[in-house]
Amino acid sequence: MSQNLKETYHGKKIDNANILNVDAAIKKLNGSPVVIVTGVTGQDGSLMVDYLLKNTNYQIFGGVRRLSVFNHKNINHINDERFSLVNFDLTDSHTISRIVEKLKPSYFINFAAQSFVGSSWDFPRQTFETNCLSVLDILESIRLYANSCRVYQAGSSEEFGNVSYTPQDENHPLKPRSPYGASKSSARQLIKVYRDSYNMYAVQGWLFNHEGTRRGEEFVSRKISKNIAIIQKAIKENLEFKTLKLGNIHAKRDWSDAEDFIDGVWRMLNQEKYNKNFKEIKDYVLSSGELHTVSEFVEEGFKIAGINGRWINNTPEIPENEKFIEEKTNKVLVEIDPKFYRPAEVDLLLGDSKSAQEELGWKKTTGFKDLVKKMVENDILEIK
Ligand code: NAP
Ligand code: G4F
Repeated sequence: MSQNLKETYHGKKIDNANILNVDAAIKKLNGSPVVIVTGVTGQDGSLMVDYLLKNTNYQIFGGVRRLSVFNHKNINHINDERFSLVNFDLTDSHTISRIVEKLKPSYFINFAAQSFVGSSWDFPRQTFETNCLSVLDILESIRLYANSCRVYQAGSSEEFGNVSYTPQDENHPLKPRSPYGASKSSARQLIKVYRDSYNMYAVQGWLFNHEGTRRGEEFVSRKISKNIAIIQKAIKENLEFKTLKLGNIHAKRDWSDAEDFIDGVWRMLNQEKYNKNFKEIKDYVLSSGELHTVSEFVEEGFKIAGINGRWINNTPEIPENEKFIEEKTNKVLVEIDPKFYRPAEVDLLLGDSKSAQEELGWKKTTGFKDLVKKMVENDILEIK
């Protein structure tokens, strides 16, 4: 049994030899246009691979970095000759330039990043190197070796940070509040500079928060849905459980379904197909236009799990004493732990995606309640 566990991952044989180096990747080229997608072990990168396999006949190389523990859960279902994994690390400029030079991609879609805002205060330099300097390396490589390649850079609503007006659109100033936000807004400047200087097709999307069943477990949406599933199971089985501990539950976010955004990203990369008045390549906002607090996510999630609860605080002057309790038993389900507060918070993000809707024909399909339902139901199933 332990032998099996070592040799398989989610039922698939682990074979690190399946991750190609650049020379091996060259031998795989089949004459179709090449798309390089980075960050394919993450949420968006893996969804983009699914999307491209379904909607194009391109050959796709997914960039993965070497880790000591296998983390391919999000791509393990893919079994298609058009998809290969290639060794890739954003912090290694040599590999970036070799990949671009040798594979001559038609599209380079950069989803890889140090994507967790909270950690960016702990690793500010690593965050900047991973999220910004690497973008410079990607742009330089493309300028030198594959200059008609279209580049997508995963920008963020975190760039708007301490917002000046609501909802935020493409004209909103960049006012980041975290090393993460600063790294992404600097990368955005580079995208624009390279586009203007060299006439390159380089775009970035300002994507507002987007979630789903492949979301990392430290992000608040998945942390909530996963813990609700654990708590629901414990309540049903009459077992003890740990309360869910959260930071700033009053933060407001504009949450969408990640699957909706993948189509928007592909539209940004193919703007002439959608925009009849296409003259210049543009960066776009993608968002749902719905605003909810973290506490509402908690309420909605527990409701879906069939648990009635409410927030209480008998000492309102101490916000850390706020708790979410089960109506029936008064059991505490959620508590505040100040360790999850951030040195500087982005209190509110609400996007205006009118331009993407009108010019790219993009639209969302899933609203907040359906998103929470999808995530909680998935985690309940996974926990079973
Ligand atoms: P995610 O699930 O955290 O995935 C991040 C990916 O980046 C993972 O595959 C990770 O690989 C990879 N990565 C990290 N450091 C790397 C390095 N040095 N070299 C190569 N790969 C590296 O993030 P996501 O939610 O899919 O987000 C995708 C992108 O959109 C990110 O750039 C993020 O900052 C941005 N974004 C996300 C949102 C959102 O709400 N999801 C909103 C706006 C912008 P490992 O698996 O090896 O760690
Ligand atoms: O889920 P979060 O960690 O996402 P955050 O910081 O908004 O960043 C995400 O969205 C960005 C786009 O706006 C992306 F660029 C970025 O890569 C990432 O995908 O936190 C959401 C909110 C924050 O205000 C945070 O302070 O939830 C608050 N929060 C409260 N308690 C918590 C917690 N966040 C986390 N992760 N964990 C908590 O316990």
